[in-house]
Amino acid sequence: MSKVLVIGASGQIGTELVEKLREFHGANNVVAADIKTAAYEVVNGGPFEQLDVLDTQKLYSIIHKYHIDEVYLLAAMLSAKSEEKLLSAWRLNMDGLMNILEIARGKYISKVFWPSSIAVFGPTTPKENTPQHAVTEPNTIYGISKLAGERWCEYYHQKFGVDVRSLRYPGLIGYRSEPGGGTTDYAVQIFHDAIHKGEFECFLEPDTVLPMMYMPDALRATLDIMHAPAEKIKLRSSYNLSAFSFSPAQLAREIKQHVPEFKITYNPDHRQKIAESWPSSIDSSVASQDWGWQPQYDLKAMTGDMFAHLKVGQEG
Ligand code: AKB
Repeated sequence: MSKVLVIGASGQIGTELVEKLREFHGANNVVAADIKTAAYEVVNGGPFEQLDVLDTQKLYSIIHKYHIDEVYLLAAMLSAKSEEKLLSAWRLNMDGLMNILEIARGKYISKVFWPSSIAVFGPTTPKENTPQHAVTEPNTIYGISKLAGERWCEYYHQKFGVDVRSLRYPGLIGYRSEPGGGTTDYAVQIFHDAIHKGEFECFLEPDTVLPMMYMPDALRATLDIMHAPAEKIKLRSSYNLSAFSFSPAQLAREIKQHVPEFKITYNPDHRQKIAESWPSSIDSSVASQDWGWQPQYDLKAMTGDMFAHLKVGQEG
């Protein structure tokens, strides 16, 4: 059984991925790590280490201590926050990846998962059904770091045979933990505000359509690509991944089905420009062909499931 290290285990994806990986590999075979503490289940459901991914020595010592062979590197600064902290974003997003790729090149670990994003695309990319191979001229520092990361991943695979696998996540929506510092974050916060306040002020304009995905689909995609036979992973940069797209106004209409008195107002800020630079829908047919990607949730199913879980949480 593989020994796995998840770096960034307290984040939006990490919190849920650790649990899924522990079900699959066994609790003691999945080490959760983060610079800060994580959810109770993550810290207490198996080994947990405090780790800054830029601390190379500690990284090596954890990999050695637990005989790690697979790393999921989720620690990153997202799009909106990266625009405020250019150099720290670049350092975390790039040096963190380079540390892991170097460890894999040295054969201390055998497999790496690293998330890319729809942010690799920019204003010159075709907006609708953006193909796998499209113009990538991002104008955010987050997008630039993800694009550079994709090139490094492919380079390390081609030159050194590193088994690195990656997905270009769209905006992710889940009920277990909140994202931080992203442009698609509104699509999570809106649910919490709908339940607790009956209203939400959106930082994007009503008709800004972005590609989105419900967390169970994102987790399944991550495990599927990591568990697929190596010969099926033909792209070692990163795969387009998609489920559905919506605008704040469309999401608000769907939320009203569950909270009829719900009100949304709009007060667009600097994140509007970031959102406008991204595609509104993504073609993930290459992922479907290569390793069988198929989403299960659409907007309606996702909204229903979010409310089912958040309302139970509120009662409990
Ligand atoms: C963000 O909004 O920054 C992220 C992303 C699309 O990668 N959710």
